[in-house]
Amino acid sequence: MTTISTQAHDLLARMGVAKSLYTEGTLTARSPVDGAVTGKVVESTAAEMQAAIGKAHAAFLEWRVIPAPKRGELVRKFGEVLRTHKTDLAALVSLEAGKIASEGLGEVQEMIDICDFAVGLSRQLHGLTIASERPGHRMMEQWLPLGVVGIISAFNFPVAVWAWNSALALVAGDTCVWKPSEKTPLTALATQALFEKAVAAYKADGHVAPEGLSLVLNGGAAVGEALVTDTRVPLISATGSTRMGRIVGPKVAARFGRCLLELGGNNALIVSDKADLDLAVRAIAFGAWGTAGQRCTTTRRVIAHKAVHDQLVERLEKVRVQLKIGNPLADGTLVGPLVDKQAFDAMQAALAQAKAQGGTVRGGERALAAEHPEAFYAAPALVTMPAQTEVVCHETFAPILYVLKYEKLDEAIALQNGVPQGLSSAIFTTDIREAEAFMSAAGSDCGIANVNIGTSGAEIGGAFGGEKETGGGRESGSDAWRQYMRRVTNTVNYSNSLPLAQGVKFDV
Ligand code: UN1
Repeated sequence: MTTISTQAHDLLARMGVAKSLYTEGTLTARSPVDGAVTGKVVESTAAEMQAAIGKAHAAFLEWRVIPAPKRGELVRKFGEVLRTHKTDLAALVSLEAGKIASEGLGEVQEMIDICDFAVGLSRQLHGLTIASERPGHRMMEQWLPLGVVGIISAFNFPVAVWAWNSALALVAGDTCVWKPSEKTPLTALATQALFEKAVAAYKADGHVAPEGLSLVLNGGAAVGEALVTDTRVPLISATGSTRMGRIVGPKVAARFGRCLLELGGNNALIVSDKADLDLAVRAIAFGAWGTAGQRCTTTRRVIAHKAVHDQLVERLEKVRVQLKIGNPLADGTLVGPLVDKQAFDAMQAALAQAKAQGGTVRGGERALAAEHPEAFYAAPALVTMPAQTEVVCHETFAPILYVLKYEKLDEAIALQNGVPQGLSSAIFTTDIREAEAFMSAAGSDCGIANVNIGTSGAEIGGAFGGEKETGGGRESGSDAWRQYMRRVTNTVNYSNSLPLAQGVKFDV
């Protein structure tokens, strides 16, 4: 049987990654599937990060004057390369992040989709014309390239979230420097190799592409720090924990840089007494336990109407015990491993706290320990809670679902909003009044508020992100592209006089 490491190396070779990059370094890469070492990845130093920023900045000076639709052509080529290598990259995502096969494929599909979206945008980076109060004057707004974009990504979406940022940044005329999660360096190397294939194909067609359009530097906190503090990087887009955001945000603010933060979620799904329970059960099962609960959009709380609560819990429990846990690439697996021991320990600690705070815990124990002593599989957990206690307000990145009870919709919405995070939310109801109330100004306070759709698995076409401790950033679709550009207001006088605004007189 081929080992995980051999499988990973075959995939890396197919995608064109030089072997020395993952065999001759000091950063140990491991697969959560069996805990085995998959590589020794070359790590960068802070000085190398500074040099990379310099290179990306030099590339920016050239890239910003290339017409946006021509920049779009590079992103189109990248989308093509991703289509060709979709199964390779998806399998590597499964091996390195532990996602089941269809979710690995889904992640690469998100990359392809954002490339298509960005190609269209490359002809739509439009501003406004604005009525001037002065005769013979015209005002307008332009969106111009911003500079080097620093991208910090998390292990759970090791490549798609980078693509959301880089595809938009590249069509916007920016260049990118990427610091991936230390837990997923191999997928980052593969993505870089695929990007370089796209650049080579673009150049082969006669287009100009400066060196250093997009660079990746694996490494630890010092490398991240060098990226975050560098004034040549006007935008830092960081995805990860609220703890990370608390460190990154103030550092970027201190140098008046811009931050796009996509941090923790603690997403709730309200199940009304007027819900279609079949739909709700399916949505909750995927949202809470799919991806082994390791999405920032994972459904962590269900707030169920008292009339359906017990029935819902019973149905969820039936589904829960049937979920197949195991090797994410094996047929039929629905729940893969947790990323590492730390994640498993955090899950156990949260379950112990839930019990201490009056909860009834079903599941949550370690699974497949005999077969994989170095890997951390866990049975999904279903926890009924008497109230929204402290542990429920905390994001534990694991397949734990807390279930709470409500009587009146206002109470459910208050519970839904009563946590520090504000990423995704949903209501299951067939009552239009309830649905509209949930989406209204007095409803969910999250960046995403869905009706009869779960909290996770958002499409790339919408703006993605959330409020409060989630960090306030919006990535991906809608007008998120504007954050990767700088807004310039131009006033043009085509008259023969020079009237001042606000009627001011200054006769000389
Ligand atoms: C994340 O977990 O960081 O909506 C991103 C979703 C995915 C993206 C999740 N499209 O679940």
